[in-house]
Amino acid sequence: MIDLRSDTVTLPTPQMREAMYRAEVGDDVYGEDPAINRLQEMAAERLGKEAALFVASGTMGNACAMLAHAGRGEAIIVGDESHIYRYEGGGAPMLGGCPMKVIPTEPDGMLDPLKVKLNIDDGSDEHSARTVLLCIENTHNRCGGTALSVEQVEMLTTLAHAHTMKAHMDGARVFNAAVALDIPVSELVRSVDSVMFCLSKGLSAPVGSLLVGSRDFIKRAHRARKALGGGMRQAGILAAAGIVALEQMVDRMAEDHENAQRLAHGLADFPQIDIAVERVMTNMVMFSVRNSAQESLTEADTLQFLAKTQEHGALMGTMGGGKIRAVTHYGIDAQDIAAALAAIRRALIEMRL
Ligand code: TLP
Repeated sequence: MIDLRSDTVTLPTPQMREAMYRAEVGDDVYGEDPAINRLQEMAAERLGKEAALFVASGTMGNACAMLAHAGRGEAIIVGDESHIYRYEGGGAPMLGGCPMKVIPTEPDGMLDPLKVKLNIDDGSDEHSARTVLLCIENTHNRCGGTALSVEQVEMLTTLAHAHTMKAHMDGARVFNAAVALDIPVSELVRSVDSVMFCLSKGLSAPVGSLLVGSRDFIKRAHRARKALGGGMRQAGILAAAGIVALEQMVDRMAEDHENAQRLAHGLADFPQIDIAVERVMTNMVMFSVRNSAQESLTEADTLQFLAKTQEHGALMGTMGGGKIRAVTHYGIDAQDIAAALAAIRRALIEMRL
């Protein structure tokens, strides 16, 4: 089965398994796990920040960040298509009593600075919650893996800082962004106050994410992690795989991006497929299917289409509204892309589209 549902399905590499077997571990709640300490130091250095914290997941990392930046009754500005807003179980509003101010996400994953500005509140009016944090996402998942440039990121962080707000980046796939833009990741995150990135997506480690920022911020995030039950004892077993991920799996992401291009161009050859090839910047391909009347398939027909491609050996996911997502990753090569395109062709024929 060619599994393109997500890069979260990646399996640990043989080098990771070896490193996990050999990992030197200790009790991380005492701060005594050498593998975790090393991973945290590596992450902080790589992203150009003071400190880092190993967390169980991207969702936990974002939650810790929001809890560390915003207190009860302090508002957070997010995009309506952001992962933080849509897929994290309510996160900071539920856990920390921080309201979210939601503004539309632009098709490239950007937030319109004017709309951000209109939603900033300095708290001088006792009727409204003071906005203390702006969250941005890079790459942007629901926008199809689009990468925000340094200039776009800095436009938003400058605005936030001018209003004494902090800026957090949900950088679950920030290494994909840096590879696609061909810049060091530290340059891309230079102006944000905190970043969460995932080891368990395109970097192929089995579990874990890192939250990175100033020493003070990480101290507060550490407390939030504790409150969320995220103290993980001998989790150096997991961190060992994360170290291999950072050392060996970043540069190869360019292959995933090439395969996403292959897939996107192959899809564009089918008249029934609606795809904006120019939007494909990293390892995600978003498209929809049209029927003979040139209408997008209903959700039910989209699910049937996906069941058919699965019968023919290719798994993909639906994002709702007839949108289909295919994600390339470690373990998927150019031949797999050709096979996935063949499965899609057969599904289109069998559904008489
Ligand atoms: N994304 C998953 C699903 O939850 C949709 C995926 O398959 O893409 N931020 C972003 C931008 C993400 O895409 C994800 C996971 C997370 C945060 C959360 O990471 P985890 O799953 O580790 O909690």
